[in-house]
Amino acid sequence: MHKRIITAAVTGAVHIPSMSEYLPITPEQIINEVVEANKAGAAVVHVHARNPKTGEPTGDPTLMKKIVDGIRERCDVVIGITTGGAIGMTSEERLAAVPVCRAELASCNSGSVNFCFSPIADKIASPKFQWEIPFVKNTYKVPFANTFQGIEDYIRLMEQYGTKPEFEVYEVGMLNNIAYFVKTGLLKLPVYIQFVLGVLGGLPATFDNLLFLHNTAQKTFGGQYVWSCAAAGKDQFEITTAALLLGGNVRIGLEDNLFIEKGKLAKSNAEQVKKIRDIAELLGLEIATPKEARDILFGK
Ligand code: KMH
Ligand code: ZN
Repeated sequence: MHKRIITAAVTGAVHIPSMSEYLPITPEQIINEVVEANKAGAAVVHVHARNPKTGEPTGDPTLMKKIVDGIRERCDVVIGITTGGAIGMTSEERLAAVPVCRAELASCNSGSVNFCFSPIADKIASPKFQWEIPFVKNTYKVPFANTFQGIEDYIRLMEQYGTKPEFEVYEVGMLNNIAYFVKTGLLKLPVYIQFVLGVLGGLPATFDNLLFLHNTAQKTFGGQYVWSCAAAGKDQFEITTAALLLGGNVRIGLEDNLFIEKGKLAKSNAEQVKKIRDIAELLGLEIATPKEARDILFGK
């Protein structure tokens, strides 16, 4: 059984500072979280940037470069940057960091989907920052647009800067979208796919849905793909454990879930990395190092 890649998605652009004091906001906090998550066993990280003063998600390439450079100075983890950004961002804002950071990986969202997290508004009595409630409420009205033209543009730009796309898949039709670009010759196999379950608008985080994606990916790409699974919300550890049992890699982190167990906030991304690493090792699985992850992801 191949070694398993743990990816840590350390901050994201969904959760707001008022939900957890442990959500990293500033470049220094994000860099520290990455370094600690790597020490705990994460071979890959997925990073977003936030306004250091207010925690608002931003596509600012200077901030993202500061984060990426800071990580590179301190550890050898495989860095993946977001091109998903935040709901409401333009494609230009979402893509700005790709040429600047020239990261090994970047997310490439494989289709349009409603990415709704407006119910967060009902849980925050007194938000710390003005932007928070309007930001989450906006996701009730604005879709997460990733048209075929958009996906093509993202793939071409990443290719231009030596960045490998990590295809984010929220529902099963997106696998066919990726296959379309293989058919047109724009994409070469093997592709790298991140199933992201549990987003309100995409497939709920259930074992059946994971199996559905897994089986459909097998039929669509044969063995010509590497896959990982993330699950947003309370089912994060059950579904990532199921992904391990199915032979997959896993993504955890405060981008997807703020808790370490029911009702208890995770104090760090490293805490979540340690938990899924302990589960994997109890199952007799070995965790990939960054070097081994590069071999698996880039075939070096
Ligand atoms: N924050 C979500 C709207 C990605 O990084 O590409 C998009 C996201 C996926 O986080
Ligand atoms: Zn993300």
